[in-house]
Amino acid sequence: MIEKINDLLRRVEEFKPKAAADIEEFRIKVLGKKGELTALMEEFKAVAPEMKRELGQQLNRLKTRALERVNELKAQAARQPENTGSIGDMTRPGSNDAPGTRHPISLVRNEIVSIFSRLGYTVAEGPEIEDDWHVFSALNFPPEHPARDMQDTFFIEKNPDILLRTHTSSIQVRTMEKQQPPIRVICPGRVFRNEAISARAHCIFHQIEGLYIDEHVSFADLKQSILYFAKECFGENARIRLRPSYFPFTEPSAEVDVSCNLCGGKGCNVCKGTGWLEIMGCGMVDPNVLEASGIDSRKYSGFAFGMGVERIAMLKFGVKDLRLYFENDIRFLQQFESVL
Ligand code: 2NL
Repeated sequence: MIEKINDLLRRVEEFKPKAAADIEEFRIKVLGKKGELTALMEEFKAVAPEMKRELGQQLNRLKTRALERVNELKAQAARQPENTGSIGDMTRPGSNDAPGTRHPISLVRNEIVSIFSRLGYTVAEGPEIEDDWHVFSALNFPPEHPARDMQDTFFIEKNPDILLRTHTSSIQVRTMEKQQPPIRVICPGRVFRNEAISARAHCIFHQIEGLYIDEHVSFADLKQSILYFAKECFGENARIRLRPSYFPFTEPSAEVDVSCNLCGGKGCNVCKGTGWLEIMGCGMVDPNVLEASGIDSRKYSGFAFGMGVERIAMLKFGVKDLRLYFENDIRFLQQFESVL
């Protein structure tokens, strides 16, 4: 009997199914009611008492191993669907894979880029890891400016300073260094600031900046370009107002407000009763900035502007918490493609 047990154990180990159906056939042949193992169990009843212990253990081992092997083979077969040469059951229901939607930040970025491309702007990109010159010095930031502080900027190396860009203006500096006017570029990208994450601030966010340089570019050109943008982005009824402001890289500088599209300017809780929403900063490029990049400031003038994509998206979609844009919860993400 011990030989029969060993022989069956060997066949269990060596069994190689050619098709998935062979496994079930093998299981019935070995473990089924009329199977070989059942027959051995029957034979075992007649075994001499002094042999029972040893043979019983061997039989149990065989049974456990046979069950294990059948389950192993079945799992393997389930992982590798059979190549039957045909396309299978054509009445089977199709798989219902959701196609996915574009991220709201991408949707808004694409829309802003598309609006400015209609005014003749082309897209420029640049590195996220930058040097001090392209982020600060070329943009007229004084050496002691607080933005250069470790508290505000992620530094990768000190002396010479290598850092994560804090605004996309560095792309425009690189454009001016490579190219003489006329220049008309729109620069979208990720920027990085050393800030605590909250509903209103994040250490990574997205900016779009624009730069227009040519002979005789005026503040009136700036104002009209931004009005066109506001109407395209927020609707034909949008109005804008400019408030005096300060940036190291522009003079004069202004903050741009758009009339609140929820209350039409009457005042509501989104615009905090003012009727106006801040959307961007802008100004005439400081002559120092033009000269630093090799552009003759007596011959050329220009304007620049910058906006936060998350902020525009919040205003368009009424999203109150910035963190939602970075958590990638699909219940949030699925809501936008159909809105725009
Ligand atoms: C804001 C304000 C601004 C610029 C960005 C710029 C770039 C160059 C030269 C001059 Cl190369 N200016 N960019 C100008 C004014 C405002 O951004 O609030 N951004 C979120």
